[in-house]
Amino acid sequence: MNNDLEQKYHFACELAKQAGLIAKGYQNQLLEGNLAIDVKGHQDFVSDADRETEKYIRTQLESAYPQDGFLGEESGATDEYRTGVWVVDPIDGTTNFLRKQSLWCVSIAYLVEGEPVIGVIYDPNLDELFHARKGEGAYLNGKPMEVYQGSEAVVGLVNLGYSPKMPLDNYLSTMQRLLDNGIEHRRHGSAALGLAHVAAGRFDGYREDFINAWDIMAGVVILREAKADVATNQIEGGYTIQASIPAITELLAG
Ligand code: 2AM
Ligand code: CA
Repeated sequence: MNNDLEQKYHFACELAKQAGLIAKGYQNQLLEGNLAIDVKGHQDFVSDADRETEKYIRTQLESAYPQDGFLGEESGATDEYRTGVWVVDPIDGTTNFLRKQSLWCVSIAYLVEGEPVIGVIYDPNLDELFHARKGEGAYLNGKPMEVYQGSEAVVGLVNLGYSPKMPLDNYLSTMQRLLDNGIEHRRHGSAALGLAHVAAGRFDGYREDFINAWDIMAGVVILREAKADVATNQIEGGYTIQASIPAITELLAG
């Protein structure tokens, strides 16, 4: 079983990189004005880039690991599986992607009995692969990552996400609490990349009060392995997530 997981980990790393290059190819087409965009809902868009990148990932996984299940943002879930389940966001930060910006990524997680054990996040714009396997540490392009373990946040910087599915007041009160304590915030619009960047020490925390499994599962493994504090709660239709260096965990939670 362990060997199997090791093989899946390597497979996921290569797959995320391939998928990232495919998505990047679509963004290049977009820059040339050749990509159709569909509206899924208010401020929610999808393009062939999302669908085709997910299709590529799904096909590769289904042919390599037919006994595994799959859950993807664009194509939904398989009904039955015998082993674990792959949870995939082909492009996290779709709005950034479609607005010709660079903060987006591919996110691939593997869960066994509901627990994420492999997490891979690839940013093709910077050629950065954030990767972790449970019990084996977290890495950025093969280099170990561990978050600051001290008790003081020297210059605090937190990444926030906002979903219209939660009261605006949740978001505003988090922002206020951070500002009152001298901590700055950003809202970059890709939860997966935001979480990876906490693991890499570029942010001290990430919080979002309504988020989907495919946005966060890879990040959860990476953050846990980077020794960040990670709290997720399953709520109706999704999750909450708070992840941070230990020094600001209480403050971020409120
Ligand atoms: P996406 O880019 O794949 O759509 C930004 O706060 C994060 O929230 C992104 O990871 C984004 O994923 C996700 N997101 C977008 N719309 C959302 C919604 N209506 N509810 C929850 N999360 C959403
Ligand atoms: Ca997403």
